[in-house]
Amino acid sequence: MLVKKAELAAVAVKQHQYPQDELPEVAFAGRSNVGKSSLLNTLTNRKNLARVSGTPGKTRTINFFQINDAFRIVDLPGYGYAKLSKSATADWGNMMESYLANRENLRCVIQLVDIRHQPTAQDVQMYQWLQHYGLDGVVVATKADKISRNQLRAQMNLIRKTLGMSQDDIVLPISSLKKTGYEDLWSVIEQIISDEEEEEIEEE
Ligand SMILES: Nc1nc2c(ncn2[C@@H]2O[C@H](COP(=O)(O)OP(=O)(O)O)[C@@H](O)[C@H]2O)c(=O)[nH]1
Ligand SMILES: [Mg+2]
Repeated sequence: MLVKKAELAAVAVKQHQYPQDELPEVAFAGRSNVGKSSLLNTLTNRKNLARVSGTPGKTRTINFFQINDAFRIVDLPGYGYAKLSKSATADWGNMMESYLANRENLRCVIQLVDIRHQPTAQDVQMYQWLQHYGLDGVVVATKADKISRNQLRAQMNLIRKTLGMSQDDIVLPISSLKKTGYEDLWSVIEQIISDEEEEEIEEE
C-alpha cells in the first residue's frame, strides 16, 4: 500500500462525532500498551500520526485515521488498564458497543495481542464480542521482535488456541520496532476493502 495521504479525520466519543460518509473502516482493538498507535504509525510510515504512549490507558476516544481519502483505520480505546474507575470502564463499554454494533462503515476489527503472553481473559472476551458481531478473524501479534524465531510458532499457536480461532482466521506477527510483518497486514486490509468492491459489482 502506498500511503500518499494519512490524516486524523475525527476524534469521537459519541456517534454524531463519527465521520459522516460511506468510506469503509477497519478498526484496531487491543489492550492499552499493546502497540496500536505504533502499528498505525508503521503502516502509514509516519512518525507521529498516532501518539505513542508510555503511559497506558490514556486514549479514551475513538480516533479515525483517513488513508488516501479511500478508507479509514480506526483506533479504538484500549482496555485492560487496571486503574480505571468503574464509571470510566462503563463509558469504555458504551463507546465500544455503539461503534461495533451500529457502524455501517465497519468491515472488520483487527485485534492486537502481545506476542509474548497468552491472551488475557479480556482479550478473549474482546475476541468473542467481535465474533458475535461477525467482525472477527484477523489478529496481529505485536512486539514480535521480543521473542526468538523458535518461540514464534508456539506463541502463534497459543494465541490461536486461547482466542478460539479457526483455521481460516489469520494471525500475523508484526514488529513496529523492526518494521517487519506490516506488509502482510496491508495485504489483508486491501483484501477486506476490495472484497467489498466486488460485492458491490455483483449486486448491480
Ligand atoms: N519492542 C517493541 N516495542 C513496541 C512495539 N510496538 C510498540 N511498542 C512499545 O509499546 C509501548 C506502547 O505502544 P503504543 O503504540 O503506545 O500502544 P497502544 O497503547 O496500544 O497505542 C510503547 O513504549 C512502544 O514503544 C514493537 O513492535 N516492539
Ligand atoms: Mg495508543
